[in-house]
Amino acid sequence: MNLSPHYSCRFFGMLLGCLLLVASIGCQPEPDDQPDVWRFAIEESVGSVQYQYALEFEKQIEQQTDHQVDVVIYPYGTLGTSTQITEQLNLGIVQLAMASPGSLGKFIPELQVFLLHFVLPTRERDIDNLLKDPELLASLDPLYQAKGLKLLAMYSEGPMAWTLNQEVRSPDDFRGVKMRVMTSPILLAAYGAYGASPTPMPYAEVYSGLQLKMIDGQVNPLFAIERQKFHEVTSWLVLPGHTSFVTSAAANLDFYQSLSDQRRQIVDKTIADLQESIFVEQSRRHWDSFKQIVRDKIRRKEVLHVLGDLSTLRERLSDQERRELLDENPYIEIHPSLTSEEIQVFRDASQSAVDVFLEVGGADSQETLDSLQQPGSE
Ligand code: 6CS
Repeated sequence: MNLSPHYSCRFFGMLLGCLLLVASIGCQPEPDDQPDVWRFAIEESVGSVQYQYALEFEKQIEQQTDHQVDVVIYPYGTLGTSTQITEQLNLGIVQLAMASPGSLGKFIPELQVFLLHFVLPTRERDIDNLLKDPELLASLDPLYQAKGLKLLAMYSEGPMAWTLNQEVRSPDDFRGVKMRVMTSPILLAAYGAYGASPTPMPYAEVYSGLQLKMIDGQVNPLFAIERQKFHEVTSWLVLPGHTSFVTSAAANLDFYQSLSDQRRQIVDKTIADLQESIFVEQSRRHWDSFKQIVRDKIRRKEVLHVLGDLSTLRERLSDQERRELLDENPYIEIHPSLTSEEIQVFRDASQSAVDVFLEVGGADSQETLDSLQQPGSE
């Protein structure tokens, strides 16, 4: 089944996918003494939050099935773009994959609600509570199933930051800035409303895009900025506090439904356990990645301009780290955070992306949006 009429096949990723399909057909049925192979494709590279999730999944599943299952992780770049990974999951070429709303939203428009700004709670714990809510998952799962996928879990990978080569405090500052975004129309609408020129581009091309000045900025959580080294090719790091990066873990539906009861229980239990461990992991990485970014800048003797509230970081640092990274570091310039008035301007502008979502997010789009804006969360 083709997921989308817009699906464009990149030769390399598809070739690898086809080879895997041929290999998996050629290997059926597995000899009795061979483990079953479950392929798990992720949208991020080795060392990322998704990689950590997949590694833990691999460990748990292999242990609990007495190594009758062999989980093989395919990091980003080995099977193609995020869109291609989703296509391969749909076809059953891979059994498991990460699928972020930024790309899966093209196929399941309702998911784009997670891309709206100033909609998710601001505290990561509140986001986690929202994303593991059984009611929310039960309402999304049929949308995945209609595309031949089974939704396993949703989780946050941390607050999003902008990296660019200039200060941005207002839509005026954004004018003419080519801001790389994932492929969703909601992101195009949001960054368009902020005055920028939103430019969709695959993740793997962002570093060279920044280096070659094809784009001027990009948006991602701090761990991704550090892992992908986007800070090497940009000098400003802005923490606008507008949203966090949400992703989902999914299985091929036929694969999931064909599991024995025992194996399905093992998968479900592993996924449930991972919710907390990945929450702890991504929270830890947020400020650790910031520290690494600052250290890289010191090593490279390049100035990092930071626009954002670093009070939480300050509390976590030892006296020595505070001096080394912030107070006595000639390679960092900390600028005042966006004021509440400045944030309000972005908040108002982001309303036009909400309007786009209400048009494209399916018959129940208003309800979907309301379900994220629960009372009690900030
Ligand atoms: O910006 C992106 O395209 C990617 N960002 C993250 C943090 N994960 C996967 C996604 O493809």
